[in-house]
Amino acid sequence: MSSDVLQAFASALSSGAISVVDLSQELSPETVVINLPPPFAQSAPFRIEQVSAYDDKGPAWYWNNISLGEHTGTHFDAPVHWMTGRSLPASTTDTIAPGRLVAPACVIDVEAECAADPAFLLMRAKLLAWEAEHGRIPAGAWVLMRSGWSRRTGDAFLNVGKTGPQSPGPDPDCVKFMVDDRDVAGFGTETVGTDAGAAHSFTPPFPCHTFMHGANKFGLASLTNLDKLPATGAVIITPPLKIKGGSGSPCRVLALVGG
Ligand code: 23J
Ligand code: MN
Repeated sequence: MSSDVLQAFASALSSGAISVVDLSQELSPETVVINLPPPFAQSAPFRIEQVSAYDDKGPAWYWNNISLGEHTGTHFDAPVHWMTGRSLPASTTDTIAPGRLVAPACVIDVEAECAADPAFLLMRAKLLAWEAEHGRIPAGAWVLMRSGWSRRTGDAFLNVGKTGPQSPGPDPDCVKFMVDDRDVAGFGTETVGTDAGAAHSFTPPFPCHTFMHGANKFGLASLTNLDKLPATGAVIITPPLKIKGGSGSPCRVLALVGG
């Protein structure tokens, strides 16, 4: 029985009835990393150095050494990343049950709102309006916020103004709704982190990190190509590297989309 299901899946992949969409950004030394104000420590940027390239250092092979912070570029936030999730079971990158890393996605299109207001806050009312059109957000599904932010490059990505970073994200009540009322898998965003740019000033500060991770739920940051997904029906694959005790990791996020 199960092999029939997988056979049908493999056929759908090879016929193109199911396509694979890459939701990941390129990783390079230019990848913009979150910038925390003093006295907080900074995460390291992506670095890459060549080991050999078919030369004296390795005549038939090419390879590089890399180093980077766990939360660099398109990445996965594990529950243990936040203090509220620090004591939860199976909450580090190496211990999360693999079955939790493949899940359906609900895509909330707020591109127009974010174009009009880069500090746009996703509210519970917007999710309820989305549900009126597309159906209830199922338990265990991701909520992905399609803001269009992935089209921004350079300084416009962090978008730091006089009052600090201005970028969209969920308001605290919306996060409570996703966690308590919909039991989502996690929240994903096109911005540098899952919280809004101004979330340091919210009550509580960083509500998406605080409530999602406190409830053993995940985050995805710096996603792209969300405009290539349907509002419902996509399945996303989000395995972090199996870093022992890791708080998160860069992630090649793939979406399976039906034709
Ligand atoms: C540490 C402190 C605040 C934030 C973050 C990390 C992230 O966005 C992250 O990548 O998890 S807002
Ligand atoms: Mn992160």
